[in-house]
Amino acid sequence: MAANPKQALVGLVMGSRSDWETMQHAASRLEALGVPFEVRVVSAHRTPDVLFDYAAAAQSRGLRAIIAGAGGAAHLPGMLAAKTAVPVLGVPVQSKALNGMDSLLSIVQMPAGIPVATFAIGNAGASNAALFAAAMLASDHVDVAQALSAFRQRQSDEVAGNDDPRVP
Ligand code: RP5
Repeated sequence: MAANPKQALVGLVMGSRSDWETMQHAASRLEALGVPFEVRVVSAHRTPDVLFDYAAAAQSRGLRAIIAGAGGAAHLPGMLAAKTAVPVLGVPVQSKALNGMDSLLSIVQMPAGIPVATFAIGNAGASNAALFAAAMLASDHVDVAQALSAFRQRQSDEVAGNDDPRVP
């Protein structure tokens, strides 16, 4: 673990409080894996200065990954990635108007040079972004590696122990 176990290693940010319904799935996964993280609402268009400050300080504050969820014209992950060398994991939040296709394309279609790792639309993407962040940390944090391995084993056991779909 890091010298200070409370030091956040993952920044979990989202464009609006309304994204929490989706992004809570990342938070609960990080919590279950024992990954220290912080949560912030940082809006690319409503609080652009906060976004810049957050990204500029991310590396020196010890963040090793930023999970950024946004919906619609979802600039947040790309703008963060433009301003920090900390890897940014983008989660397209399912929008009402276009079911998240707008969010997905806004996040995934970064021009070459500034990458954003992009996950599935909605809850699955939020959950997988957390698992991916944990995998990034696993080589330096043995407790996270063990928690991740145990999670995957439990997941396998659940399928193997319930492999007849006729049995409820
Ligand atoms: C984006 O606009 C947010 O990420 C959110 O998904 C979407 C809608 O925001 P609200 O109008 O609900 O605050 O910036």
